[in-house]
Amino acid sequence: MAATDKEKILEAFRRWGYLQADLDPLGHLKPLPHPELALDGPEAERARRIYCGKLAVEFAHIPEPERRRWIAERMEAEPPEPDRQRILDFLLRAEVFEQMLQSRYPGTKRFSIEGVAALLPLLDAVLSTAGELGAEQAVLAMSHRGRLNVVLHIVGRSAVELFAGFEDVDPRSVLGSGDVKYHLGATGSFRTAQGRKLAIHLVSNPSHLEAVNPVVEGIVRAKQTFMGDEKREKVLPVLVHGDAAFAGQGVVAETLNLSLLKGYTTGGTIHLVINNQIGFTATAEESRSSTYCTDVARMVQAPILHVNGDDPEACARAMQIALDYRMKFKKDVVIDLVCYRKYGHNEGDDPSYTQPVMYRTIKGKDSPGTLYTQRLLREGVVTKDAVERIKRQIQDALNAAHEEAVRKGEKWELQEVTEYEEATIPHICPRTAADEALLEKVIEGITTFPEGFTLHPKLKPFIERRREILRGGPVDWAAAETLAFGTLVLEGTPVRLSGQDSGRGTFSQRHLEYFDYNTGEPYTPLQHLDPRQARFEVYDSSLSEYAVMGFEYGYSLGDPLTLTLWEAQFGDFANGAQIMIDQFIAAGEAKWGQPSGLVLLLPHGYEGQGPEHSSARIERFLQLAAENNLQVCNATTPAQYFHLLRRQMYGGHDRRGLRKPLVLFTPKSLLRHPKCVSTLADLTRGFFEPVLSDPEAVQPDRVVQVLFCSGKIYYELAAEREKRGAWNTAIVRLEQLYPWPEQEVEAALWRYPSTAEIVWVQEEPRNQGAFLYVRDRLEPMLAQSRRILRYAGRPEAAAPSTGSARRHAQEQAAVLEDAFSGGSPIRPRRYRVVEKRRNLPVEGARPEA
Ligand SMILES: Cc1ncc(C[n+]2csc(CCOP(=O)(O)OP(=O)(O)O)c2C)c(N)n1
Repeated sequence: MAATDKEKILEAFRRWGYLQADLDPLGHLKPLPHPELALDGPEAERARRIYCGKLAVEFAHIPEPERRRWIAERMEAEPPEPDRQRILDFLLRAEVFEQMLQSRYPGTKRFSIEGVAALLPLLDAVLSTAGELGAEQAVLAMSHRGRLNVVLHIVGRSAVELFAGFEDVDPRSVLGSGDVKYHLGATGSFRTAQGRKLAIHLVSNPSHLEAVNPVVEGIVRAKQTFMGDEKREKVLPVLVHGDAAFAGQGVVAETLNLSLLKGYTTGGTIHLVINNQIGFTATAEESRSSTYCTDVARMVQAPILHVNGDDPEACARAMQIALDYRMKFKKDVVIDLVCYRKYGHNEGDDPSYTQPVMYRTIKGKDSPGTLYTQRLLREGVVTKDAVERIKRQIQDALNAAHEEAVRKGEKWELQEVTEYEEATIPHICPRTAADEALLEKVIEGITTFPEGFTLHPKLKPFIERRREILRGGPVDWAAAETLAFGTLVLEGTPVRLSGQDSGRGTFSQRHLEYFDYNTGEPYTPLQHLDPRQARFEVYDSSLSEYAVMGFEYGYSLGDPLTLTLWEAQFGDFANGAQIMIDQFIAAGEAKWGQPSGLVLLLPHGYEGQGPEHSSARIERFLQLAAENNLQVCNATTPAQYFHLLRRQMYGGHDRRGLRKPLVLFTPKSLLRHPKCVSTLADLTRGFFEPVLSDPEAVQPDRVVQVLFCSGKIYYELAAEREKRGAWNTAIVRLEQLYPWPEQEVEAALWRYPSTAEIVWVQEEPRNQGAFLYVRDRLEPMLAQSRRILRYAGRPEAAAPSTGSARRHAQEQAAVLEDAFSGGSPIRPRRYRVVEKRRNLPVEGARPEA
């Protein structure tokens, strides 16, 4: 046969062989016919053995010939000799542990590994190979299935600790509110086949499948950056997925899309899909439109290795190829581990209601451990006695651990803790004022460009205004922000900001990156302030909220000493990442003891731009706020913003030193409001003030009305007061909503007569914004003086705002009118369009809500 014919046959199998591979331990998946594979003869048989066995690879979609050639060479080479003893040991450990849990804790959920015991040899293969290639750490994520086994045998936590979880005497569950044992994270170390130690971090995750993926990527990126791991070989991300979740959850695609982006890459992730061919009760046909559960990974041209979970040697080989590929090409790679689930979704579930046929097959099957033992007995690699001895040793060690856990449990009791004082975040942090010389250095740096750099002509006045600051000119919002970043990096604190269009800023206000007008070359002045400065990074992110916010949250965990900020294009869009906010940012510390100092920048404010560009949903964050889990702020001056950003690094933590996320509503129109400015002197002294009492112009003892508000409406109220000459009205701004600044609010109330009317004014509808939250806290403070809180703002509404700019203006005027002269709308106002003079409804126009 001519060489070209041989090559043609091989090429057909390289391209399509996976369609006919022997992948399903249950034997239900049938080979898919393909005309190009209808070949026979010795060459075809050889190619079939390579590409249609228990290990198959899908890689023809990779465009680069070099990558395809590399994979083909690996597949076509003789497989390396597997470490059979080690594989057997892992399988037996996995199964004995599960059987023990089953007998000691029947009916308790454990999401058993049985049916997919090959997971352990697979993880061993990736970690051992990674260790050999110089990796020092792996950051792992997985859902519930097999997790306890992984914690014990891969993360290296003690069996005593795991049994303590089952006895519900794990001390960790007593701190904070805790979480169920199969969601908790763990850190430990893994001993590789060569005896090296690899640090392992199994990241805590919520029930929300796949949500942890971008968090892992962020943690890894932070660690790589911190360790100076430029080749991205020291810290390895490993994501373990479920088949239904991998195909169904959009965050999988969002995270894959980050994998090659400059600001987000981690040098390739190992994706291991536990394809047990079922999702709770749903079949593959019900779960996905694609043939394979892994098809989504083709979007980044990742190779996909499909492997039969009953063949642990093929599994280990698949993983070695995958890891080598990741290390060589620094790109994502996927392993589709085809297996089955021995029990129902959890051990108490009867799967035969919905999958009677599948579960009859499963019932009659020997486990992967049993099958492999039989194979090694047949091949004479082990003896029956030796296997029994290993099993007994595993069993004895587990029994001893179990007894110890029970003994320990008897010593624990729950005592109610009434004081949680140490979790309180101090409001005031005097360290945020910056040195004048440092500020000058930043201004110098951000207004100076390299030789030959041509600035965009429209930006010249912008730079000029910044230079003016040195001569007493105003500091606007974006300048204050740049100065906060600049001073932080000069003081040694790295800064990382990411979000859609964050470099320029959605509102063209920021310009942290400049592009040469002639060449398009970028220049980021904050990276060139001083040779010894800390790192400054700003990235325009992919158009994702869920994954990118998750990534930055992960970054804040991986490197707590970097000021990490995620910015929404408009605050509303943050709800695309609601899972990140609810499950991680708000509750991560309470559930998992996992502190984060992430800053969320959420543009907010009613400016007539419509329902989707007005509200960052202040009410949602306030509803999530409890037990000092967050800081929720709505600053109104550039100086306040400056101090707040710096406070996040110098004081944004509780008395134990644990950082707290900062949710910051940021302005839009105030970015260019002539009154929303500060001076350089405001940055060299003072600190962030949670409550801003009225400027001195108002004589406190003559005040008859105090308007409490938060955010941009302050400027409108101040202008309205001036217009009306209502100088007996004071306006107090709540710059920090949570933690509630009780003392500062109290002090503000004391400034004015106890007969003054107290009003809460907001531009958000009554059921939104801060009103209900503030009322809960302010009214008890007013009770002493027998006052109630009056509300002035928009009435309740289903959508955050109107879509009509005209109606917006009308409503905004009504809010101001209500504030000063006593209205208090509760019901939604309804409008209809009428002919101007005759008051006749316009035909076809429907009443608007
Ligand atoms: C986002 C989300 N939706 C729904 C659920 C409820 N749920 C828990 S497990 C499961 C099935 C998951 O199937 P698969 O990804 O195949 O993993 P398996 O449980 O089979 O290992 C579902 C729907 C969940 N945990 N997360």
